[in-house]
Amino acid sequence: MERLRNHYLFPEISARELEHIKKYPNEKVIRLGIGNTTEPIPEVITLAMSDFTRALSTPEGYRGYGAEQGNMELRKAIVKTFYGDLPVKDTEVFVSDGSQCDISRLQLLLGSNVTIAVQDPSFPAYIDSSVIIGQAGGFEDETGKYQNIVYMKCGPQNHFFPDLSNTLRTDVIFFCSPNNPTGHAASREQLEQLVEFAKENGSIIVYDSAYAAYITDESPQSIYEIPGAIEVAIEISSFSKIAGFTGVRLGWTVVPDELLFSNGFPVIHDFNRIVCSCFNGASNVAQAGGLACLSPEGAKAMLSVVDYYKENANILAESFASLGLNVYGGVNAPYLWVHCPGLRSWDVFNEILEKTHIITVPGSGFGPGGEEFIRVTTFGHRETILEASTRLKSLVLV
Ligand code: PGU
Repeated sequence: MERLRNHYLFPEISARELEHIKKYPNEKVIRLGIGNTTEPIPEVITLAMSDFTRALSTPEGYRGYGAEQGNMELRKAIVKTFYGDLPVKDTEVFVSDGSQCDISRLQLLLGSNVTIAVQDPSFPAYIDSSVIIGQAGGFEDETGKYQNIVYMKCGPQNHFFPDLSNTLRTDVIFFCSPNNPTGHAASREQLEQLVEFAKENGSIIVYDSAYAAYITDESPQSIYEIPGAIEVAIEISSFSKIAGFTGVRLGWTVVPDELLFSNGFPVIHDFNRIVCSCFNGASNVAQAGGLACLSPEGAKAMLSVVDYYKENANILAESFASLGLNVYGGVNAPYLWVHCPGLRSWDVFNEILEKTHIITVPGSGFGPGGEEFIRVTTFGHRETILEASTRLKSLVLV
């Protein structure tokens, strides 16, 4: 715990927002920082949860502990909806209370004695949980890199995909696509290279597809679209950003039977043990909601909310582009990744906040590779996004 460099990024940003509000009590702050969903959950989904909840008050509808791995009906629906013809079985799906929690449970499974690689920049929970479990050594240099962690630089210069021929072997590779924060969805060819690299090195890929529903081009939505991936990859995913379940809490992890430790022991057996000993299963109310999300009516309703956020992305991308800045992301993910050449990302964060009262996220919070960038969430009510767009258009960054 002592090795953790900073406060966790998002609470740190909230603290800065509070300071700002104290300084400007009459200004309306717009939050384009943490990737928190804002639009109501479609009623077809919440009604299913409320029906389930009401039934808990009846002798027939009451349910206690369920299967630790999740409701089988939901596991089947996840396979059908997200994996279709891919070689993923319902028994390989573990329903969870969100992918952030699964990241830590996977770290518990992997233990302190492994080496990891992460995209740089990437979602900070991979590194933080790695430091907490004891995988990382002290800091490597002034940019704040940890020893024992391999940072795979991903920026515009390499099409947001690491140069694997120059990447050191690690036991585990955390890989997020579409990536948070850059918004880049890895292409089929890039993922084929990644799977090949993991095979050659005997590494396990932990593939985070939390934003797969935002993919609009032909990029794969699951690592299992790549032949051979079931032998090297675990996939974690979530209902948070597709169904607005950031508060309800529901996600899943796929651990294929074919994924083995180097001694031939199936990883799924150990993950099952972790889930049974350290978790006990997701809330049955949330799972009832998840099942409704995957009904034809629920799926249609939740995807229309995704489309709404995508339109927000177009509006904001246009505003940043009008400032002459290079804007990445937004097409396959609910984040824009805005390049501010020559400027430090915390300075840009402060300047945008001072001049427009808009909260963003400094890119360096996602790793040294995020310096000179800011991340902008496209979750927000339309009127807020339009207001942000108006304020941004008159911004002059110095
Ligand atoms: N994986 C990725 C890539 C994420 O960006 C997030 C959330 C999660 C997993 C966690 O999802 P849950 O299923 O809801 O647990 N990222 C948000 C929230 C950050 C936070 O840690 O509070 C973001 O703004 O990056």
